[in-house]
Amino acid sequence: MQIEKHQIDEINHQHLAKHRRKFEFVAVDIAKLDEVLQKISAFNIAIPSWALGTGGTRFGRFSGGGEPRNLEEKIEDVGIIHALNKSSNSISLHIPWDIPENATSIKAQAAQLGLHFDAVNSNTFQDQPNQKLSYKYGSLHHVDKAVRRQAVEHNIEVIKYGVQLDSKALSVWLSDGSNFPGQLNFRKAFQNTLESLHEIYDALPDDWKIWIEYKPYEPNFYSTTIGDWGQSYLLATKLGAKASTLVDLGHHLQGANIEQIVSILLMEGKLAGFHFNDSKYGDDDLTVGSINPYQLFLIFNELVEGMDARGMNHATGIGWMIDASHNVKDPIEDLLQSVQAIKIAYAQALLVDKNALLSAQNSNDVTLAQEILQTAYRTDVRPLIAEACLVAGGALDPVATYRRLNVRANLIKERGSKTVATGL
Ligand code: RM4
Ligand code: MN
Ligand code: MN
Repeated sequence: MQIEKHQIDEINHQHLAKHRRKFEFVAVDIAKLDEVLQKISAFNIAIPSWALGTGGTRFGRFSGGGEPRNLEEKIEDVGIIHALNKSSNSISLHIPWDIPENATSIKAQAAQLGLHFDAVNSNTFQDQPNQKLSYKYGSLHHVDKAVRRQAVEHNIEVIKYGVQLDSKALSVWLSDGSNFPGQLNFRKAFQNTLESLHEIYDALPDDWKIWIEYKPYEPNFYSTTIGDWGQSYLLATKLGAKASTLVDLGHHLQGANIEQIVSILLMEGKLAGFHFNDSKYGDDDLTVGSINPYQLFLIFNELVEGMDARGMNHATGIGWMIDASHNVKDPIEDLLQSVQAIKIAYAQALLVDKNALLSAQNSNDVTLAQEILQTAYRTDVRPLIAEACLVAGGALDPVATYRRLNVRANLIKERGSKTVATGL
């Protein structure tokens, strides 16, 4: 199904007077209002193909109704999200969960919905049917050169799929690691990984990038071969200019200062982009901003400051992506909430009075520095987001509009109540 613009307009119309009141109340105090609105509307966040079905845990999966049954239907769902929020104009594919069999028609379908393809993701953390060698003991770091070779070839194949879709980046996440002390020689595992990544790097087209993701644990519980940003940064530096570090917010040990990590990577030109999500304990799949929106704001504060210092375009300078998957929520609603949370944090960061903050920092006025940050954070920027979305032709309130239009009920009618999406 596809949402028609007039359906959104009609619902917007009913809420317009209230929106105007709220918008004017906040807008009056914002310096450079037009610039802020323009930046918010230019900002897009890619949707992962694997988040459109209901996720599960190792204990079970409770499928939701009307889930997409194939790639075409996943693209259709991203089209629905984008029609509502005007900020999700791309989709990131995980291969082989989503293989674009016919790139030309997939691209045409996406383009018709105003979408394009973001980074492609390889998968050497699962064995596929008919796969010759197993990834049970890892892939790019494997002690056996033949397994490494197979994993390298898979990554090269993923690049080829990406080229057909006009993607410009390969994102690599490895589950390689060890479960028990003594299982692995860390140095050799790192060297093997580097050598394998070099072979993949050499296969990248000129205008492509490789993004290296890190994760401290899971599925391995003793060591992960690319376990933190230092190891990813080291690999990216040794590989060359096309390689950089991908930060997945849920891939940090509790209490890690992610905003500081981000700031340093950005300073070094090695911040590839983000996988946004949230977590309370060890999860990496909760809705963005659902647990710690202040941390998200602090991250965006560093991003805006750091991107401005390097003269980067906020919308295109970094890869923005969601990486989450849910067990209990309607995936489309969850993604709409996540995108909204990201835009809120971004807009708040745009409101930080940078000159005042800089002078507070330079005079060691700690109290004032905190006041400045928290003034921006405590501003209700939702009317700004709504305004930018309205002007772009989207919904004032994407989740409420999705519900008013009974989208899920329509999808269930079309696709059935017990569908099983590919992926997690
Ligand atoms: C991993 C990592 C990767 C994602 C897989 C499904 O934890 O975040 O980015 O592709 O999950
Ligand atoms: Mn991720
Ligand atoms: Mn993850």
